[in-house]
Parts: sequence; structure tokens; C-alpha cells
Amino acid sequence: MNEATKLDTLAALLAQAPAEVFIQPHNVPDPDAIAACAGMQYLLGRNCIESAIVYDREIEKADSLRMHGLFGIEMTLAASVKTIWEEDWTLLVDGQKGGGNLTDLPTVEMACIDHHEYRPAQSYRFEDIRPAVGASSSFVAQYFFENHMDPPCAIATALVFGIMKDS
Ligand SMILES: [Mn+2]
Repeated sequence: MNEATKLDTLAALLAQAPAEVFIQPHNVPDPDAIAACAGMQYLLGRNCIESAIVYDREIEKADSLRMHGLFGIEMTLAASVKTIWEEDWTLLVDGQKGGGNLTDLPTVEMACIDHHEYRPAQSYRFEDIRPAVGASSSFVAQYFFENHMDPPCAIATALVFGIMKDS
């Protein structure tokens, strides 16, 4: 038997969510945050976990905005998602709880994937936080490799762009 991968562990955790699963990047998401969220949404979907990407603070940068159209990435401003409440679970991507640039939504922040400086004692049930890594998109690429899955072309391109912009 193969050992469980990080993605297996995360998917098994999120499968227990009592309500919706959200993926939340840091506020005013940049290309790395957007690509990593899209990649995680795809990977979770392949593990039968439906999720929606929600974010706070309007995106202004042209390259971030173009990613939505170019790569077909759907993201919704958290304030316009009326169903968000405290029974929902969130996977944080490219940001951590308690960081100044991440709005604390009413959901439970169950999991975190990030490459910024480690903020201890946030009590996630799953965390993959490695400040030595250049981009969150690199984690997601690694999850594809570890699970022997090929990313769709749009996701692969978004991840490369995210890694390029953050490195
Ligand atoms: Mn990043």
C-alpha cells in the first residue's frame, strides 16, 4: 500500500465538512494565490470534494483579473456569498490566520497551505506551511506530481505563471 499523500490527508479531512467547503486566498489575491486556489479546487474536485473560492477586497491588478478569463477561474467576493456561516470549513491558501491581509470570515479555518512566514498556534487540522518555498503554486504542483495526476492545461499554465510572479 502506498502511503497517504498530503492531498489524501487533506481530502479525507474536508470530506467530513458539515456544510460548505471554501478556499480562501489572501485579500486582493495575486497570481500565485489565484493559481494555487484554482489548482486546489481542481484537486479537491478530483477527490469528490466540491468547493468554492471566496476572497475579500477587490482585485485591481490587470494580470490577476485576466487570469479569471484566460484560465476560466471562478472566484467570488466573500461579501456577496450569502450562505457563508460558521458551520462552513475553509482551506486557506497563500495566507494564514491572523495575517493582516486575510479577512476572518465566519467559517472555521480548518486547513492552510502557505509559503509565508509561519504563524504558530493557529490550530489548523491540516497545514502545509513552508516558508522556504517560493510560491504557493509550487505546493499545488507538487500535489499533482505526488498523486500522479496531470493538471489540465489551463491549471498548469496558471501555476507556472503564479510561480513565475512570486519567485
Ligand atoms: Mn504567494
